Amino acid sequence: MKHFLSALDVDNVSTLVDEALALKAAPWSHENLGRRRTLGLVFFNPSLRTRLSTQKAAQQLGMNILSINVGLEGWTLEMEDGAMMNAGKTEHIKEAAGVLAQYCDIIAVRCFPELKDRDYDYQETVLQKIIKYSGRPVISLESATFHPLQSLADVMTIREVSRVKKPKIVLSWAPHFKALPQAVANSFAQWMQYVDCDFTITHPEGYELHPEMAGNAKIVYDQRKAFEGADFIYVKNWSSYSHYGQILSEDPGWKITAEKMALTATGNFMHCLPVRRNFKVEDAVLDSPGSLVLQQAHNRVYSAQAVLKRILESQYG
Ligand code: AN0
Ligand code: CP
Repeated sequence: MKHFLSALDVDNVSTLVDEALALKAAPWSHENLGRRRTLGLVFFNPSLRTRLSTQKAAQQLGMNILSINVGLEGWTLEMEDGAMMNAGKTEHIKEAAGVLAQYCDIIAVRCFPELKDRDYDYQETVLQKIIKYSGRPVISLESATFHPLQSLADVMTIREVSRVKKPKIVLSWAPHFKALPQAVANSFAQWMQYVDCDFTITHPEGYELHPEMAGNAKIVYDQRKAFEGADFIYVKNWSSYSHYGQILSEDPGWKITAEKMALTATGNFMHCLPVRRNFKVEDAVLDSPGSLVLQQAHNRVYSAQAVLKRILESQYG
């Protein structure tokens, strides 16, 4: 594995999950693998879990870590090749990525979409330029279209908790008043294509994901019907893909309530966090024994560690 941008970079999802669970059982088993190697953590956007879990994962492999929030602390970056830089932007991504490569063996990047130009976002313009101009292995810490470290941790969590061989898993849209990326939903749906499960997506009309991400998922517009008999409810808000970046509904009828969770087989509730309590999900759900949100956050350490281990072994072994 050179880069980790989505499930397409993984030859066998199940084996990677095994590896991540093995690291969870023995976090220091490869503590010298990354010795004298440097991981660069580059954030264009805020983070709690991704920043700290990836840092902890790298430490457990013996790596050094450099991190910067370029969105807050860095120079403003020009992305366009051939641009005449006589206005706002201070530095071109060509130099910035080239400089990062001087200091880092692996570069991990968080770059959310702008949600203005769908082609610009879905071509992963920022991530691809960093790959091209750094020449280093690149890990996505949530890009415009995917959040693969989150999805790997989510698949681990499902593996740990599921009591049935082929669980019924439901990805449910929930309301939000701010336009959010499709990345977490896209990514979860994509990874579900590699898991033996019965997978349903429920959302209001107009929130259909990119067809490649949705794959063969069942689309159900009646949320309560979708919840019936489910083993896992995975909740996320996203803005529209077809009416790109727009909020088409804030219908509070889509909020996740204890009454809806009672329709499921298990009460298992998942969310990547951060989550707005009582707007999107009731306290009673987040505080219930079925809430898996902290287990998901815990597993972020080992999803990152498994990916860093794979890249270190294949690129620097
Ligand atoms: C981000 C998103 O929806 O993609 C990050 C989630 C991990 N969430 C917010 O901006 C609230
Ligand atoms: N789930 C997740 O990626 O959280 P952060 O945005 O805090 O990193």
